Amino acid sequence: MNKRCKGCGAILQQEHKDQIGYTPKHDVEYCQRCFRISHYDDVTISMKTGIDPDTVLHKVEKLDALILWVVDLFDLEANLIAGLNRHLHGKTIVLVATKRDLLPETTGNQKLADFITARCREFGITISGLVICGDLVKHAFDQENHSLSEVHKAIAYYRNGQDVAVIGMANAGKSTLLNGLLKNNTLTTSRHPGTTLDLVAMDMGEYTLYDTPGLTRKDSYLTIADDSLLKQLIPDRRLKARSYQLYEDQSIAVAGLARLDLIGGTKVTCVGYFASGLKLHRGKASSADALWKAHMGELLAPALHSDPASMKCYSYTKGKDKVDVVIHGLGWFCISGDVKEIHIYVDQEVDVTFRKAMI
Ligand SMILES: Nc1nc2c(ncn2[C@@H]2O[C@H](COP(=O)(O)OP(=O)(O)OP(=O)(O)O)[C@@H](O)[C@H]2O)c(=O)[nH]1
Ligand SMILES: [Mg+2]
Repeated sequence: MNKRCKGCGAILQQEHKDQIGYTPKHDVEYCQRCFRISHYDDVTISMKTGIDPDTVLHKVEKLDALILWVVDLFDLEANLIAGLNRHLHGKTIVLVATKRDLLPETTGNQKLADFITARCREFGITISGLVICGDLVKHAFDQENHSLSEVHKAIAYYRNGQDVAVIGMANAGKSTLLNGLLKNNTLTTSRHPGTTLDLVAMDMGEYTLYDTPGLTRKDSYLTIADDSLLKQLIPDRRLKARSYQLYEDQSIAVAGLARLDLIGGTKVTCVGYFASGLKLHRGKASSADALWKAHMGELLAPALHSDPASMKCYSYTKGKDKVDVVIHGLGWFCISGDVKEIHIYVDQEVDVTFRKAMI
């Protein structure tokens, strides 16, 4: 039988240097790619768009397993999977919301749980249980990290004699969660979406625990960003609410990546939740076109392009309720008060969701 890499699940091979599973050495447990990610934070082969979500779901569907569906709380909208119950017919699904440590402490877990449950309902997804996790990078092995014991409890309660498989979007934190549950760092983790390449089966005594490759979304900044941009996009600490009181038509730039225009407003509060390294630049909506033309990629940096014409615009007519404008893979604005039109410009590839405010 072919030997698999313990970190990413790829079949180990010594023939093709530029293909997955390559290792120059005999009798090793990890492929060269996992070795380089773990030791040098270096991805030799990027797999961002290389894994077919249907193939992964098909393999998981064939398992007799409880599903732990890992959802990244920072990038919640891009992590929701429409038709999940149809893909995993008859399976019990427990949602594990992770990266709690990135969200404001003042937002209670119950409020978050209610929000996620409502969002799943709107997506037509049925889940049996929900656990909120966090701090799995720095404090996974700490006694006081209760999130992992909550996951163990959920597994014991819902498993019903089955195996357990972890699924979710690429970069959601699946392998990190499993390393926490296993209390070791066997599985390879990284900020690059597409780290795990095939199913990894781990013997837990009573059952088998499976890590799986993340499902790829094409409509997120995480998918199109290169390594240096990824470092800036992904928050490495708790998000700070960046708040603006606006009394006229204003525009807020998120570096050179997104532009929010608030039109027809008199008294508007706009709060941005983005990685701290991304500068927000506020100005008049009437001069925003000229600003972006002159400074995209310079004052407004980092940017993916230097021409604002390469961006697409989503529009939304706001009612009375607080609304979140969520930019997939980047963060979100929460807007309250009296504003008529919201315009949001993002990269052509990227999706935006308007939702009831989460926080
Ligand atoms: N802040 C924070 N970051 C986390 C947490 N868990 C995982 N991460 C980070 O999320 C990124 C992705 O983690 P992985 O465990 O590799 O994610 P994955 O879902 O296995 O990704 P793929 O294998 O690509 O599908 C890494 O940069 C982790 O450090 C958490 O609890 N808090
Ligand atoms: Mg993984």
